[in-house]
Amino acid sequence: MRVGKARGLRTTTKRHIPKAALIMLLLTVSLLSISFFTLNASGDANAPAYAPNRSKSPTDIPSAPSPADRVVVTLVTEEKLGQLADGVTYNFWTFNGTVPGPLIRLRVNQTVEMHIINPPNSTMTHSIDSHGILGQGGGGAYSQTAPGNESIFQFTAMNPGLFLYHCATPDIPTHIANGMFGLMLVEPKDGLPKVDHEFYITQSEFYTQGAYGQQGYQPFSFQKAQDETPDYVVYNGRVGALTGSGTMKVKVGDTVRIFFGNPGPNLVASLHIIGGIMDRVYVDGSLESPPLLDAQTTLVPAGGAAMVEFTARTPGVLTLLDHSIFRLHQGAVATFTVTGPNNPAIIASIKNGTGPIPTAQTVNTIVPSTEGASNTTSASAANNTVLIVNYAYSPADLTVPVGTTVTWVNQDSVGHTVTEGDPNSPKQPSLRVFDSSGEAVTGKVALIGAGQSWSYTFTTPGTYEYYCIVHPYMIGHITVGPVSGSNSSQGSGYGDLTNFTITFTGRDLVGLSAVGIIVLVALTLIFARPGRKKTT
Ligand SMILES: [Cu+2]
Repeated sequence: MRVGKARGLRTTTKRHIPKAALIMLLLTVSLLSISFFTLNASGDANAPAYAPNRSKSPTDIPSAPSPADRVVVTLVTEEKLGQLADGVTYNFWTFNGTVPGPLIRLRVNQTVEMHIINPPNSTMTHSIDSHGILGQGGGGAYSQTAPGNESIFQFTAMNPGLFLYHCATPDIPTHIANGMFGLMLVEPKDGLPKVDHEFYITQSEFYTQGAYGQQGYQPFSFQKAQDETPDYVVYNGRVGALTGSGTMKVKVGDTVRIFFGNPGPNLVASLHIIGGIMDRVYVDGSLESPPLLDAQTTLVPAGGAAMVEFTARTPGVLTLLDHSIFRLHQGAVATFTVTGPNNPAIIASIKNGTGPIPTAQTVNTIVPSTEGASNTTSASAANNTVLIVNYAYSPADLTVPVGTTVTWVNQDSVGHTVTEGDPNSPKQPSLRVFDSSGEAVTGKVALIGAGQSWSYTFTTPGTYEYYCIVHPYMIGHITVGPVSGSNSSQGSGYGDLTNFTITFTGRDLVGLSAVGIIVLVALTLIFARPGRKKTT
């Protein structure tokens, strides 16, 4: 299109348009083209269509069962597009539009009139099987509901406990894998003791045709599910649902209860809280058995649940994860942010050996720093080093002159990343100004391992926010100030443009070519046509 226009421009302007008008036209077209292509590059050339967050809030729980002897529960089986990770969309099958579905809170001996409504725009039949319902299929035989129909059945909650429910329509594993699950809590006769906070968390796997983090819409992969090789292991249906702005907030001294479910569909969860000890674990969701006391890690089988209680005793961040720990690279991480006074009787530093590190030379730079790093002798080692300690960047805010190579040294026992952007609205990997994970290149998130370091040279002034992909509550800033000296900021501009070019689409290239052709044609017209003025 643009090429055609350019040719048209040449034929119509060849002899009749004055030079000034031609230059104006040239400027206008160029500016338009450039703004078009800049928007495209910095915006979302490859971004997926917008999809809502389907993640169930962990605090969206009824506070107590209804006192009535008979209650009505309505579940709507909705097939809906949603976010599986930043920039990744997935067609979830849900109960009531969220993953997990609602926490159904009952008390023992209560009778439930269960309504299953399958909207007319569904593509298939859905149903419910609750592990807390006695009878054929846990209700599955009474609830198969075609699109545009409703099924109603009743049951009595005979046993107290924390039970998983899920869709029971063939292929059942596929319905579970796509998000159709939730928890049904049947409280014992005397109810549950009061606590300060209750949270509702499920761990499940998603199997997508693309690898972890691959952008855009990702269809379900039956083969990967059959092979039990998930791409995603997530809490509440989305990478990052319970970290960053989704962190679960409590105060020092608060008592916390977790209703934890593992619908699988394949993996067993090794539930662990870093920095916490589970005071009580109601293993297998059994609420009438005495709880397991003082547990570090508890197994939650696929198709199982556990009720876990602990007290937040020190301020900081508690990380809930599956201690089959590589799964945190697949999304299996959640955090509690605990605020309040330190408690030195429980833990206190006596000597902090974290820094400053001696010299930059002793640092093992695992990723080569970018070009332009050579002329950076001005900054001292201490001023251009950020330590990663206790799940935080130290210092969190660092100001350096243009041209400085900043080195992050990971002194934690776990891996982290240094990823430019705001964790609450992360950029596509290819648009990040800097990113230690290499995700834009490999499609996977590589970590700066324990004891390793990573460097980046800042050549453009500005303030850059960054975070850790696996612990998005870790946030830091680098402010790059202009400095007197020979470092030109032009080089950096090119560095950034190199990033942008990764996302150029064919359309961009056509646009670029068009600009080039316009410029060439215009120059030809201006300077190479018969010089009338010369002859005077
Ligand atoms: Cu279903």
